[in-house]
Amino acid sequence: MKNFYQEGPRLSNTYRSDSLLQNYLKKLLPPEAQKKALSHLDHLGERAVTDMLSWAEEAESFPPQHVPFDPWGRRIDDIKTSNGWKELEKVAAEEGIVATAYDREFGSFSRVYQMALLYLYSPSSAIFSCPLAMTDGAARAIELYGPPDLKERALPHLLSRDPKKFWTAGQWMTERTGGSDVSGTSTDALPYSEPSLFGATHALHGTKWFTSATTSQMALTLARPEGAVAGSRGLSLFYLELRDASERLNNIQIHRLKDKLGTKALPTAELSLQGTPARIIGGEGEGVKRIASVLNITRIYNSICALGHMRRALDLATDYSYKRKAFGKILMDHPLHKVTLQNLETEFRRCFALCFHVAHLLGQEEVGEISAANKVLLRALTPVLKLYTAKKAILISSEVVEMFGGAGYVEDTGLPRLLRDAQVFAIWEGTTNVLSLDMLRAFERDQALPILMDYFKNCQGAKEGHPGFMAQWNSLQKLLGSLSKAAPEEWETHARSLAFAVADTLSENLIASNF
Ligand code: UCC
Ligand code: FAD
Repeated sequence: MKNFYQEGPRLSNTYRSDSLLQNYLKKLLPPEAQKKALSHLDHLGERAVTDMLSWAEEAESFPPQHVPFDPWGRRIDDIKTSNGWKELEKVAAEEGIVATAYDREFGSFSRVYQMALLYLYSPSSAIFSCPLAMTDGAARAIELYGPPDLKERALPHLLSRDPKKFWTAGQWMTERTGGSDVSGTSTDALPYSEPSLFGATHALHGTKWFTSATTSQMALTLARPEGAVAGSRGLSLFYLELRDASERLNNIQIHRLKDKLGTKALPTAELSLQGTPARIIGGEGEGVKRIASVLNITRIYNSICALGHMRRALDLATDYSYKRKAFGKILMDHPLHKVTLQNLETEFRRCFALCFHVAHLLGQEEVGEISAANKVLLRALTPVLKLYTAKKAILISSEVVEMFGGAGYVEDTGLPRLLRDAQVFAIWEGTTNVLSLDMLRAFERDQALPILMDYFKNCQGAKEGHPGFMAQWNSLQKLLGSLSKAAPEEWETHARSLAFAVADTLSENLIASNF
């Protein structure tokens, strides 16, 4: 076959091709929510494979650039982003990717509807979903802890559907001393009494080592007010706006953009705050506790985006498996190839069940319709969900790249990006080990373990003796039994295995009960 050219994989409307999503939403959402949400998702599923996809390609091909000086030597620290990146921001505003959750038009189901939008948006967004995650997290923190005038100032922008009005937010926690452990944060907050558009109370001085979406209009960050104690208990949460009324940076100097393994379209900078006006949110010393409400939202975003990423990888691999021939038949007709793909679909299904279960709990919490037990479960399951889906996204991306053979390793197919971008899901917003320890923190401080055990004892999988559930439940109980009298260090050593066992047990129950 001298003139043979392989046909590449093709995507079609990602809502219509996703029967799992459709069936889940049709089962869960009340009729009035279905009426609005399903047609909206259908529309976004079409955009995800048409205009969005071409903008994402453009954004990936023209990564952001830092321009430190103007032609005459003035420091400007401009970050130039591509037209594609800007268009993807517009789509996010127009489609209400953040706003839908805060309309609360359908009570707790608004969060589910919004997460379904995010799930379709993210894989065609060149990771614009990252700034959106931080925007949503900031909106929630401001909603919960912001003074009324700050809410009035920021929320209409963060929740806007008008691209001209829409703001994104950054979340600046990591310093050179540490991202997991922020106790060494050396950004100082000194008293500030100049007039400011947003009621600045402090001026910040310090260096932030990773700041994604540096083109955002506002950020939430951690700093240490004068005289505060050392360690993380001395940190407070601050709101700042990056630019003043004439669009000049507010005493912020951008050092450089990071040269990263993936997330190439996303600007991630190192910067210093050189007397940047900022407003304290919450009380002094409450910084970590307050920023945790941002983290809990961004961690669920990370999970949904990881899920969307897995779906995209599997869609590409499935389509290709019907096109590529080897040894006289299409790949899908080879039993070993087929079962490999089926096993990945099973992993995906588990992640899907977990993601939307937790998203619905979040929705219930936000509208005040959550039981005390479920509130604790939401707290403990959020880190578990994040770490589990991140690892599965890496696994699935790696397998899918392999399913394309050599083509999977060649840049202009776009496939290597799947693997590069997947790796970040397990690093930012808390690494796997740090999140496993966060689960232990919730077990201990919020008494989540007995509540979780109670849930498993009484769940449908247990009542029906569902074999998949019983196998996971038995091994979780065995692990817990071996730890019953163990010292804290022993719990730490096994925290990761425990987190995976919890996720496997819960997902088996959700699948047994058809979610
Ligand atoms: O990476 C970042 C942005 C990336 C871009 C966004 C992408 C989003 C997805 C898009 C996908 C395409 S921003 C940086 C993220 N950084 C982290 O995730 C930090 C990881 N480290 C931790 O999670 C640590 O556990 C810390 C820093 C949160 C806490 O460590 P500490 O200093 O040891 O703090 P404590 O003492 O354990 O906790 C202080 C208080 C406690 O409450 P009280 O005082 O009542 O005892 C904790 O129970 O904070 C509470 N707390 C929490 N509460 C700590 N974590 C939580 C939590 N998750 N939820 C509720
Ligand atoms: P470390 O904290 O030094 O961790 C190194 C290793 O030690 C990890 O494997 C970790 O699991 C392990 N470890 C640490 N503590 C423990 C423990 N107690 N037990 C067991 N193991 C442990 N940060 C922001 O604040 N804002 C941003 O916008 C932002 N954007 C980012 C964008 C990208 C593309 C990336 C890659 C990172 C970004 N980050 C951002 C930083 C990110 O949140 C941190 O890199 C992450 O939290 C880890 O912190 P670290 O890099 O200091 O690693």
